[in-house]
Amino acid sequence: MNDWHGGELRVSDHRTCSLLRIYKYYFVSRGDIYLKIQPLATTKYMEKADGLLKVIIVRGKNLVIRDFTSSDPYVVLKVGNQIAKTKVINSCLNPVWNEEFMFSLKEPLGILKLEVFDRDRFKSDDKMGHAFIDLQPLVSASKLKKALQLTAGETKLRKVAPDSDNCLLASSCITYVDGEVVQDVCLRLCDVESGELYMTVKWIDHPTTAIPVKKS
Ligand SMILES: [Ca+2]
Repeated sequence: MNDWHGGELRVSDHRTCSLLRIYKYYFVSRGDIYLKIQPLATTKYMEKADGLLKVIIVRGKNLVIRDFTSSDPYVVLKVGNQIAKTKVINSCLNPVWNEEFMFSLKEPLGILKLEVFDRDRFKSDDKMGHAFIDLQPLVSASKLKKALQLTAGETKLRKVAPDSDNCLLASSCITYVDGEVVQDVCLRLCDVESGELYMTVKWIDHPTTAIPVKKS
């Protein structure tokens, strides 16, 4: 096992890797720490993957109307052959999801596709736009972090600029912070009149190749 930073604990052996959220811990006796934990993700046969992609869908802004006066939006995430969905937020054009997802991936990661839909009860869901993120800059920044042997503090690794080949609304910084390589992203939704998506992506290396975080 064993990589504990922030409020999360990574537990692994040669076949599996689990990411657990620590929501309470206390010391019972000298040398023993007791944890209350909640599983975030478990990946079987982790040796086949190069790491875990953590995606936090934060919020949407100025989403398009698909019902009479509003929409009931949710987001579908696709990376490789893995798919996940956020919850539906009823009657809201500026929804806040703050939902986390984990994907076990092998390099090259390719792109993360995002599609927004309006949930309808009596007909098929309406499209509210789509976008994507190229994940390779995140992995490249992770390799740079290793090369620089960063183990603590906060360091800006690279910046991705908006252009005609991506969906970025503004420049996106990739930063090493609290033991993780993190990219905050704001995306414009395509093939729709309006809509923006705000999210965070993180790349967590395979435990056998990760550099442990030093605790002061
Ligand atoms: Ca609806």
